[in-house]
Amino acid sequence: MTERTDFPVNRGALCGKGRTAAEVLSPAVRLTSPLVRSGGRLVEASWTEALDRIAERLGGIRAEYGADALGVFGGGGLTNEKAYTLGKFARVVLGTSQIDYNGRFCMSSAAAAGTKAFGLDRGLPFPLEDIPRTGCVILVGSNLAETMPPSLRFFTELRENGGTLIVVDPRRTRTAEQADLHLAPRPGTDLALALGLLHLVVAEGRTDEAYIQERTTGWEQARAAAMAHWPEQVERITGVSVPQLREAVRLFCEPESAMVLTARGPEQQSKGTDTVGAWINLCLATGRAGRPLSGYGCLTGQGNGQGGREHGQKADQLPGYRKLDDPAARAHVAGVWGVAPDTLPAPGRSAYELLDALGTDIRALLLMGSNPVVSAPRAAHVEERIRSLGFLAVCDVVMSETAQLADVVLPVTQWAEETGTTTSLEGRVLLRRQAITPPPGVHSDLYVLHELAARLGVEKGFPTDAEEAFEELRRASAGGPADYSGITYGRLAGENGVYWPCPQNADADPEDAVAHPGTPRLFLDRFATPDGRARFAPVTHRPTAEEPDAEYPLLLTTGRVVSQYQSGAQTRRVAELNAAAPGPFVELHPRLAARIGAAEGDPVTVTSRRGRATAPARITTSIRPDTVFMPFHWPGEGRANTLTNPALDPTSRMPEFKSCAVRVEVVGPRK
Ligand SMILES: Nc1nc2c(c(=O)[nH]1)N[C@H]1C(S)=C(S)[C@@H](COP(=O)(O)OP(=O)(O)OC[C@H]3O[C@@H](n4cnc5c(=O)[nH]c(N)nc54)[C@H](O)[C@@H]3O)O[C@H]1N2
Ligand SMILES: Nc1nc2c(c(=O)[nH]1)N[C@H]1C(S)=C(S)[C@@H](COP(=O)(O)OP(=O)(O)OC[C@H]3O[C@@H](n4cnc5c(=O)[nH]c(N)nc54)[C@H](O)[C@@H]3O)O[C@H]1N2
Ligand SMILES: [Mo]
Repeated sequence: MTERTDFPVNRGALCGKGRTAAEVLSPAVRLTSPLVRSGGRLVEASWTEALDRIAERLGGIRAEYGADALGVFGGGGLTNEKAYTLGKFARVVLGTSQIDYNGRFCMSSAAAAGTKAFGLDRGLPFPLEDIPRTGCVILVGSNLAETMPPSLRFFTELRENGGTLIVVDPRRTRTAEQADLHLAPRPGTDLALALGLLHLVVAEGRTDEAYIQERTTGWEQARAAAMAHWPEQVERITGVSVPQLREAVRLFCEPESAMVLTARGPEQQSKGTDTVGAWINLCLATGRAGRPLSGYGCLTGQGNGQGGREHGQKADQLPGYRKLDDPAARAHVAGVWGVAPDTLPAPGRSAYELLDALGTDIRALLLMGSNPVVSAPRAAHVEERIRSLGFLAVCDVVMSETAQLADVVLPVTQWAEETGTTTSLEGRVLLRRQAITPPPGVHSDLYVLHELAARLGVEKGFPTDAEEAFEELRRASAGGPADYSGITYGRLAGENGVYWPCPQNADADPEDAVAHPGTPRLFLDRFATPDGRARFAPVTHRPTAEEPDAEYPLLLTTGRVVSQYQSGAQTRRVAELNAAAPGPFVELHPRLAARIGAAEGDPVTVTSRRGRATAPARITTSIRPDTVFMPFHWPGEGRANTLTNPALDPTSRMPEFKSCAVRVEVVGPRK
């Protein structure tokens, strides 16, 4: 693989996972033949046999139980073309409403809050390159030094330019170590923290009244809600001291411009939408949104975390970020798909709710681009639900823990072996051309959907060619919030990406110089709401779904390490990465370790109301004494998600990965 030094997102730098990604391509560690379950075992089969089996079982179950007995689960790692085609496949070929994807576990709370406040959800409303030139960034619950290492340089440059960095994280992470100010709240209390900061902004007279008047609505209610959160009370809830709160307000408000960026810390909570809303309120009250070098952004995670959430693999969504329950959107997309609008199903269930329904009213599942046995909350239960399915088909590159439970496994191509577009967290659409030939026996996800559609009676509209799929996506997205209609492969080949929205001028050839230039910076004139104003969220603090008690006195939070990726399905197969991060661990503070009698490396058991997990203790002063941390990359007895709480945010349906009540004990007799 070559590193492109001129490329602005990462400026040529690749992190460890990027550099070693080529290793995953080795046939020794990946699937190269379809597998079909026979006599309880997965055995090699031809593509024809495997595809026939899937079509026959999906068709049979649908005939017996109806289309909604078929579930589809996608992933934010899929290209735009695949995510689009998967959503269309579910609605048009299967006719099911039961489709959702792993992005629901990722940034859905930020997406919901962004849509409420601004009328549009794009990770960053500005290019990453703006970050070094702003005055202050508050980074809430992001450990980007480990999770987006190439982007760390934007923050280093920010500080070199005289800007300041505030990091909000219960742990003193590698990212927090770079900060001018580190606030370490108790997990699940960011909502109170943001409200406390807003209270001080008002009390210290730091609001931007002209901006509030001109560009927002709902301030009175939001202001009243914030004023009810006194700094001393916020200190008690969060553990962040009043002087630290005041210092944060000073750093954020003094410069001309400032940004708030959130990641999974505040979002993966059962109140994630309100929490992000509170951080957006802080931006709005101080006039720091929709202005140059200022704004709120969400640091989106997966390979195509942005594009994957725009084109219809989400339960309530149609391509172009349209809503499935909007009659005009249904009519438009049905027109592009050549079906009657009333044949499109209603919105379905969210990811966890869908997984929870497996084996009951959902009897078959087609899975593409996720490994929920490791990554879903309350994973032992989800695993049991998956095992109870009448039929499971999995498309994957490797034999994931979920693929092991399948009735049919299809080996698919991965990124360097296929052409397709992805959309960066900045809303920049990028084209990646196929660079290498896939091993024999491997086909693309688009081929799988094409073949299954044909077997289920739909001959047209499921191309195997990515550009052809993109051409249809352009038309389907035209006029929607995420409008790609002015973007073509031809343009993308010549440009360093094009930012959506990029509508097609009615009479312009999109390859022309007069074509729409794309939109690197959003909201500078108006927000995407009907009245053009941003909306404050009238939110108040509430506790996590599961607060500690006598039986489960500690909080568990979860996250990532630099050398493993997600459910680890791919990275656990790479020797260099395993050497760096060989297995799960439990981070605990020395005081807590002393109390339970644990020494460094001792196996400790973490127990929640959902189950127990065991992993070696890693003792560190970088974590709060009332909190333990586990990365979630591993299956088996160290699986963090055995413990996590599937309590859902009422709006985004995001599960509470970032806090649940646990107890921690050393394994064996107490020392
Ligand atoms: N190496 C690596 N990189 C990755 C990934 C990976 O698996 N491995 N995954 C990719 C994906 S899909 C994503 S979504 C991103 C995620 O990127 P991040 O959001 O940076 O990742 P996390 O480690 O899940 O969470 C970030 C931080 O949130 C903190 N946190 C925990 N609870 C709370 C809380 O209540 N409040 C606050 N403020 N912080 C809290 C954790 O201590 C952690 O340091 O990373 C992407 N990049
Ligand atoms: N406790 C806890 N749990 C979490 C989180 C957390 O912070 N804490 N974070 C959540 C978040 S943010 C996310 S994004 C999820 C991620 O967790 P998962 O949804 O499990 O994501 P991956 O591990 O990336 O799984 C992707 C699977 O798809 C395969 N794959 C990769 N590319 C392709 C492709 O192009 N086509 C097909 N068919 N397959 C492909 C990979 O080999 C892998 O098996 O985990 C969530 N779970
Ligand atoms: Mo994610």
